[in-house]
Order: sequence, then C-alpha cells, then structure tokens
Amino acid sequence: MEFEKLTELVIELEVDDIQDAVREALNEDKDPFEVLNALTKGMDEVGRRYEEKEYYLTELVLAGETMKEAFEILQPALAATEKAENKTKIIVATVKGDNHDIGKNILASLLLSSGFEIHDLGMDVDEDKIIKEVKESGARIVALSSLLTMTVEQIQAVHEALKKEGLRDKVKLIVGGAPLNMQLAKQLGADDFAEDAVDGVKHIKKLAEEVS
Ligand code: B12
Repeated sequence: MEFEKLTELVIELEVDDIQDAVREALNEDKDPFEVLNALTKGMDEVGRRYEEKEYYLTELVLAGETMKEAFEILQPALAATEKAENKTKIIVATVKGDNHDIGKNILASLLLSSGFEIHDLGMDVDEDKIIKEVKESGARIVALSSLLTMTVEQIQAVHEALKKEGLRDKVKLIVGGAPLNMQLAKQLGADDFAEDAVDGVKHIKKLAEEVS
C-alpha cells in the first residue's frame, strides 16, 4: 500500500475501503506516523477543494468519517510505539463553537500512549466546563484545539477565566489547530503552540516537567 494511495483514498472519500488500506499498510510494516501523515495530507486536499468550492459540506462530513474509520485501525499501532509511565493529568478539548475533533482525538490518543492521564471533554467546550474540570481533576495542563478562525478567541476566554479563578499561574495552556501559530497563540494568552500532534506531545512533555 503506497502512501500516495492512502492520501488518494481520503481525497476520494472512500470510507468503505480506508480501513482495509490502513490495515494493509501496517501489515507491510509501514511506519504508523507516516500513515498518519499520508491521511492528513488527504484531509488538507479535501479542505482545499472545499475552499475552491469543488467540494461541499457533504464531502467534508464524509472526509471526517473516512478519517475516523482510518484512525480506528491506526490508533493501536500508534499507541504501540511508545509506552512510558507519566501520571501528569491533561485536559483536552475543542473550543466552544467548534465541532472539529479529529486532530484533538489524535493528540489525545498520542498523549495517552505516552502514559499521560487524559481528561477529554470533547468538542464545543466552554470556559466554565474547563474551569470545573481543572478544579475537579487538579490537571495542570490544558490542551485546546481550534480549527476555525472564528473560534480562536475562545482561547482567550479560557485564559481570562483561569486568571479570574486564580488558576492561571498553576495551569499551562497549549493550543493547536490550522488557524493558529505561536505568535497568535501567545497573543491569546496561551503558553505554547504546536503545529501537529506529534510535536504537541513533545511540547507537552516539556510543560509536564515544568509543572511537576
Ligand atoms: C473534516 C472537516 C470538517 C468536519 C469535522 C468532523 C470532525 N468530527 O472533526 C465537519 C464536516 C463537521 C466540518 C464542519 C465545518 N467546517 Co470543517 N473542515 C474539515 C477539514 C476538511 C479537515 C479537518 C481535519 O480533521 N483535519 C485532519 C486533522 C488530523 O488535522 P487538524 O485538525 O488540523 O489537527 C492537527 C493539527 O492542527 C494539530 N492540532 C489540532 N488541535 C490541536 C491541539 C493542540 C493542543 C495541539 C498541540 C495540536 C493540535 O494536531 C493535529 C494532528 O496532527 C478542514 C480542512 C483542513 N485541512 O483542516 C475543514 C475546515 C477546518 N473546516 C472549515 C469550515 C469553514 C467548516 C464549517 C464552518 C463549514 C460549514 N459551512 O458549515 C463547519 C463548522 C462546524 C463547526 N461549528 O465546527 C474551514 C475553516 C476555515 C477557517 N479558517 O475558519 C476548513 C479549514 C476548510 C476550508 N479550507 O475552508 N469540517
């Protein structure tokens, strides 16, 4: 199974064939992270076609489902690549108003396989829910995902809410998602940003050392 073929299956929204294809790639001993990379490339092209009005919402939905199917097979292979013990608690969530959770789920499962304790609040999560979870779980790292330009300001809302509760100094806030970069992340009050989930795990390991 060539990586190009995997990318193509995502672009062509082959939701019924993607699991077999991922299985085949893994059986051929392909690196699961490279498989993930090939699938993500497909999603980028789907996004581009949507922007160019070659694809519509139906195609976006199908692309999301194709990626989720693929990830079911891929996740255990990614998880098997690392097995460390790390008891740091991490809250992950997609911000309020945003219903994109594929990237967040990938980050969460990579963190899980790095041994972190994950509190996944799902998507469309407001600051109150995050504050409540910080208090209840004692988590010292909050990782937020925002895929929409319209919702990035929700990061600031979380930052402000943490400040108001006197928790901002205790909690590290890391963010990710396509509309963000390090500069914007900092402007919005976050401590850190990472381009992709693999890099995100590296950054979070560093933050975990700082809070422990
Ligand atoms: C699939 C998809 C959907 C699916 C989502 C399904 C799901 N359950 O997630 C559905 C159909 C629901 C959807 C809906 C919409 N979508 Co949409 N969608 C996409 C698409 C094609 C792929 C997103 C994706 O899953 N990528 C694959 C994952 C693996 O990548 P990722 O999410 O970027 O995550 C990686 C990194 O960003 C990073 N990361 C992500 N989060 C975090 C967090 C932390 C802490 C860290 C460290 C790292 C990190 O790591 C991840 C893995 O490496 C993108 C285009 C694109 N290429 O991004 C558009 C896109 C995001 N959508 C877009 C739009 C406009 C919409 C809609 C408004 C469309 C509409 N008219 O209704 C709605 C909004 C609904 C809502 N309220 O959220 C635009 C956003 C434009 C913008 N800048 O604001 C995009 C960019 C498409 C485009 N080019 O126009 N969408």
